[in-house]
Amino acid sequence: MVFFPGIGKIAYEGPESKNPLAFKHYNPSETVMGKTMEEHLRFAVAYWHTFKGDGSDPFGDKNMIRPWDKYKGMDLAKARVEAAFEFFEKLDVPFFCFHDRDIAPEGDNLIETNQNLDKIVAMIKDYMRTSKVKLLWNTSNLFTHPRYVHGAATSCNADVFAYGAAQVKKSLEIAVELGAENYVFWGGREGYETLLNTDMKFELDNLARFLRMAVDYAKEIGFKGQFLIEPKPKEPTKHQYDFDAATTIAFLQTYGLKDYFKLNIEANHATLAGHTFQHELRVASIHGMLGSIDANQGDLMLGWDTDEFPTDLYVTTLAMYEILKAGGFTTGGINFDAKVRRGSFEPEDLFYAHIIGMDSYAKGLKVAAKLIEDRVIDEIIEERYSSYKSGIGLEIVNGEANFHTLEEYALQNPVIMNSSGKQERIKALINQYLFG
Ligand code: XLS
Ligand code: CA
Ligand code: CA
Repeated sequence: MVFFPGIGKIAYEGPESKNPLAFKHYNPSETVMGKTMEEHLRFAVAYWHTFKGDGSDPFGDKNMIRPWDKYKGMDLAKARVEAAFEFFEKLDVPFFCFHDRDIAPEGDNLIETNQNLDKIVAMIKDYMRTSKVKLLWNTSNLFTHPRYVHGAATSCNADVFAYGAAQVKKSLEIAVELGAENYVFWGGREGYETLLNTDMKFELDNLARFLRMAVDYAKEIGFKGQFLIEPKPKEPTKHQYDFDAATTIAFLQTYGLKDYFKLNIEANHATLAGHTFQHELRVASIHGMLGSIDANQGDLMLGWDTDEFPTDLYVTTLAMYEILKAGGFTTGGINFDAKVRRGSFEPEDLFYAHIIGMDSYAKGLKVAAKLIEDRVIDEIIEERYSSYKSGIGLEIVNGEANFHTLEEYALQNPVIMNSSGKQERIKALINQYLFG
């Protein structure tokens, strides 16, 4: 069955095109800094929002028009796979991502649930044989089912810890089976509401135990992909343990797990944490832990995770700047963890949404590459810290200074001159590159 009739392959038509079903900036084969756009950006479609999102919110029932919704149970799961591969091909994306429960429904028990998964995974594998689409990452949904009410790895109930482990074990086997390039841990309900009933230290110890077991099992079954942790400060719990990049890195370091993980940074989670996306990317990058990104955007007037498609060129440019400066993606990519608005309920809206997201990142890539090639920001930073290139600054950096020599220097140097940070001048420069 054709799920998106009337829509052909989305092609690059250039910035002047008036065709809403064409790329204006994303030109997969165009070379930027020695790699094609397709190789740089490594776009992925998120199965959950695009093929399972139904538009419901706390005030309204589901309203999305989705041609596959006429099916039920396993037939629905199969129809979604067909729709998904039709969508991937038409959009010409190289990757997709899913949670275990996105692709197949739970059965009456774990055995049945895993059998359901096996059937769908076999079907996906078949599609992957004839398509160029690959699995960027998969993950386990350890948050929707009521058993995870108190978390999974950080649940107060050991039976839940065990169930979560069994679920991740199966997901890692699927990762091997489908050749996933990464495996993501997002701590769905790994957090707490109140310390009045929570042993925080014990829960963090358990989270580390859980991750250690995952590392061991991945090694045992020969999973070669990269493990990623996705920070988020709140929602669904009030205090999520993987609050932001810095908190997650400190946790991994404390438990001796740092070498086995990188981070999957989501734009909307960054802003929920009170950071810019660029800040989170930089923190990950300076620790050598920038793995992959979930591309979306929040609404600063709303306090929750709105998961909108990314359209803000300033943000995509600075994100691509961080990614290029970090050496580009290796196993990671740009996953559209984003959903169309409730008012955008027609199937075609899924295409418009991905097209603006892909174009926004493609434009961001081109501008970021120019900023790097012209050394615009590099020169500003070099100049700003130039006092450390010679004299007392160089002595500080080389470890030749101490409080005695610094006091002596300060006593002989009573007049300190500072220079302007020129933020507005720099932003004007970036605007010139964006609009130029
Ligand atoms: C939820 C998260 C989730 C992860 C994967 O806020 O973004 O979708 O990306 O479990
Ligand atoms: Ca995400
Ligand atoms: Ca999110």
